[in-house]
Parts: sequence; structure tokens; C-alpha cells
Amino acid sequence: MRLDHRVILALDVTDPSRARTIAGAVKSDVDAIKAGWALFLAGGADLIRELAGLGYLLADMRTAEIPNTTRLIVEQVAALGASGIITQGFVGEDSIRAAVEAAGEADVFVITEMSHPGGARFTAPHAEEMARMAIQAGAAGIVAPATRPDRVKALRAIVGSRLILAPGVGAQGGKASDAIAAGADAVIVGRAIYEAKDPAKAAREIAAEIRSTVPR
Ligand code: OMP
Repeated sequence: MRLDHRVILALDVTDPSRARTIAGAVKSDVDAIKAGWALFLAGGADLIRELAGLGYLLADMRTAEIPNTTRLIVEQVAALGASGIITQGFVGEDSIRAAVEAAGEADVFVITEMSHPGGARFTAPHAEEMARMAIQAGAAGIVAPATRPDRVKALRAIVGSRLILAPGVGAQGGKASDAIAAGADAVIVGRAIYEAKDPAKAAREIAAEIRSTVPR
């Protein structure tokens, strides 16, 4: 993933035409567009394929499955043209290895500690372990909470030069520059961009806030 802006748009909208408009407007101001189940269910596989044609598509089909089912899902997602795929970490090393194998050229990102308050209960106590396992299994990187920069810092110490993508900026209360300063490579931002009057401007402002606090 090429990180010019250090911002990834989470396109969690359910109107396909709005999704197309926002993606078209924002694509050169973000490094990737993340598409999840809400958009997939609303717009179908063709929309995901179309978005993959715009640049780096991070498919968040969030596999949390046994290895065989993981493989089946990831093969389908990779065939749509996704450049990156997100999987849960708590499923264990065999399922993550299955995702990495099925992804082929696509990057696999493993969720460690989740950004929402509930994530502190079950995912936080095992986040370091999940990060270590993700690296061992050949993942390109991990997902870690921008809402808890101290945790991003702790996870950075484990994953070395692998990528850390950090969701939880804006609507969930995290600040982009805090997450990047703590060691994240990019932030994943949804509502603060797609609900803005001018989503491209909102994305540029987040990138500028990062640059002004954490120059490269
Ligand atoms: P906003 O809260 O609207 O900025 O959206 C955040 C995006 O990141 C959503 O698509 C979430 O599903 C996703 N996300 C989290 O918010 N927290 C996590 O721990 C993991 C993810 C993710 O894997 O993308």
C-alpha cells in the first residue's frame, strides 16, 4: 500500500450511487478505500469490483471463520480485485494462514485490539499475542485502535516494520495525529469523511493535521 496521505476512507454507506460519488471525489486524497459488508450488501459484488478499479481497495469482509471457510471467502474477495483484505485475529493462526494463502498478491491485515469500548474487554488482553501471530502467519500488517494511542505504541514494538492501520478517528473520539505519532502508518476514517459536506476536503484536512504534527 502506498501511503501518501496516511488516510484510508471507510466507505460505510448503503446507497451505491452515493458510494460512487464519494469514492470518485475522495480517491486522490486517500491512500485506499475500505469497503465492508454494509456496502457489499447494498451494492453487490459489481460495485466492489468497480471500486477496486479506482485504486487500492481494502475489502473488509472481516473473516472470523475456520480455515476452509476463510479460504473460500478470501478467494472470492481477491477475485473482485481487492488489494487488501481484513480478517479477525482471534480466529487463530491456522485461519490467518489460510487467509494469507488465499489472498495471493493481496495484503492481509489482522485485527488485534478493536477500537470501540467493548474491544477493551476481550480483544485488548490478547492484542499483543494476536499481533505476534499475525506477523508469524505472514500478514502485511495489523489493525489497532486509534482510540487508544498507547496501545498502538505497544503493538508497534511487536510488529516492527509491518503496517499498522488505525480506525477510531473522529466519530469514535480518536485523533489522527495521535495515532500516527504513536506508530500507526495510516488511519482508517469513516463518518468524519463521508458525512462531511465536502468529503474530499475533510480527508485533506485529516492528512494535513497528521502532516503538521508528525512530519515524515
Ligand atoms: P468511523 O468510526 O465511522 O470512522 O469508521 C471506522 C471504520 O473502521 C468502520 O468501517 C469500522 O468497521 C472500522 N473498524 C473500527 O472502527 N474499529 C476496529 O477495531 C476495526 C475496524 C476495521 O477493521 O476496519
